Amino acid sequence: SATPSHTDYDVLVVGAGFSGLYLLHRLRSEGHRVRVVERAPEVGGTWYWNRYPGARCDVESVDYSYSWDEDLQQEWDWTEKYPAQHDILAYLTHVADRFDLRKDIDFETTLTGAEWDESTSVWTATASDGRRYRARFLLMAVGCLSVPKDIDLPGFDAFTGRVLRTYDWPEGEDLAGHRVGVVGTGSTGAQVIPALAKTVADLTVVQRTPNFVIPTRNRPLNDGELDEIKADYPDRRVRNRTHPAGVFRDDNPKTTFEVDDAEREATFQERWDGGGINFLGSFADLMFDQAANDAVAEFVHAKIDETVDDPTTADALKPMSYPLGAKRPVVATDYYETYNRDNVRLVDVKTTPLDTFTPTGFRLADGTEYQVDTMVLATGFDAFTGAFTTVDIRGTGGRRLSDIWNQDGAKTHLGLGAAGFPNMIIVAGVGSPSVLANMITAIEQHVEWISRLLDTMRSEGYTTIEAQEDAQEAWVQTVEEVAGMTLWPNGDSGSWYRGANIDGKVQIFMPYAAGVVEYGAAIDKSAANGYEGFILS
Ligand code: NA7
Repeated sequence: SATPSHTDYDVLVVGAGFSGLYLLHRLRSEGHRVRVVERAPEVGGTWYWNRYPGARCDVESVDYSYSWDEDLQQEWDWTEKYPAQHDILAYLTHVADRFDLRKDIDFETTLTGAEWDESTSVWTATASDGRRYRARFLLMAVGCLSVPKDIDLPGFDAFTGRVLRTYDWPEGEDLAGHRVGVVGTGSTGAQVIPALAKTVADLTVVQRTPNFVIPTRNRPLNDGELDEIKADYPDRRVRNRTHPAGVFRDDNPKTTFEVDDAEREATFQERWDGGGINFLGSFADLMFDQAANDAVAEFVHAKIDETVDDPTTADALKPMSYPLGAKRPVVATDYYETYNRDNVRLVDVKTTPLDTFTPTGFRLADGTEYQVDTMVLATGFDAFTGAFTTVDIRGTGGRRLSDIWNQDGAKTHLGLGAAGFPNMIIVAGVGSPSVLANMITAIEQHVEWISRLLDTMRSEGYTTIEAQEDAQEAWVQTVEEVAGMTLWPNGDSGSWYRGANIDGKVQIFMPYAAGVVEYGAAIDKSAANGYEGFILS
């Protein structure tokens, strides 16, 4: 390695989820000295922490997995169409063992700070136990949804019962027999609510903004089916990379109103019956044309009316104030059906605001009281930025990343680097397709780009890379413009896509909505042109 010997490592990777594990495996095998720090006692990232009942991925198992080792993908047997949290965690622990990754990971090690030293071009990172790491590159593989939103519920401190949060759920806890309240009806809430409803005595769901909830239609994979997929795996992975969503969907090329009413209804119905995110591929213009989106919204509203017995509850469950897709579409099992259970009730706090929590429950503005002994909070994340702004990261001139991002919003060039923070590289975060695509496809794209970058820098004798300010501004504008072509910015969704779920957070559209194909072309073009938009020195 051309890196001077006064650094401990060439690369410090923060996080041992899907991103960090692949970075470690790949960069280590390419001769870099790599160390990984991980705050959990185990690999897995998101899939280690979010072990609440019902936790499941809405990308198919066979696609939500690494594509870089043919033997690995041939030997691993997924059992269901969509993987449960524990299936994904089992897969990642297998990967860690199979590729002997654990020896280079420091578990239960939380990064608290990282400082760039301009004179030596080295990052010095500090962990909560005081350990220090010196490395040429700081690779942030910290995930987009890894730091929870602070509790912002009125008078919550007054509540003296048990509080569980979905993002760090205690293993195996199903709250059997409890009187439970749940706050949050996003992707997490829509999974945990039906699962808990089956075990708890009584479930009160606090809803502020309803979501469009598409049925998952999860089912076991039979052997023959998995064999067929495995025989086709290399081609399947290639196909995944040719779809903007990083996972191949058989999207309907037709637009919503070029077909007659009967075909439109039949198309929605067929995709609804098939389940999952494929529903969004019903017509090509759903995310671009308001009238088209109104048509799909109307279809879902009708499904809610058909499914939910109580008309008041059905009405409250219908999203009316934003287009389908402007908030992340939710995929869940038996979500609407759950509201027909005798032990489940919906409390709509948009209509009647939540006044305050009490020692034994909560009270609405009209005086109605609800009694619960356990509160479950599925209230979301400080998306994209939380895992950065909660660490004391200081770049050139000692400038703090948290100051810059809290003030100006999170800006990156191509999602990979931030001006003023040389050699800090971000994996699948703000400014990249990340959450709008199969996360694993997005991650692999980044890891491969980083691998090529480090190889080029080593062979050509460069020690630093830094995003250029003007290129970064242009990319932020591109990301905003691309989002502006869709209906995503419309309505009052309060989406974490743009930081709107957190009071006072600077609003900037964070994921790159054009998807992994155009994105891959953009980052490859930069690399091919001598890392255009970055300064190498
Ligand atoms: P989300 O999608 O941010 O959902 C959080 C939910 O919690 C949402 O329904 C919020 O309502 C609700 N919430 C948050 N704060 C409050 C308060 N103060 N009062 C009432 N309701 C509140 O997070 P998830 O964990 O469900 O999903 C995150 C991603 O993880 C998901 O998209 C997948 O990519 C995986 P609001 O809409 O703000 O009115």
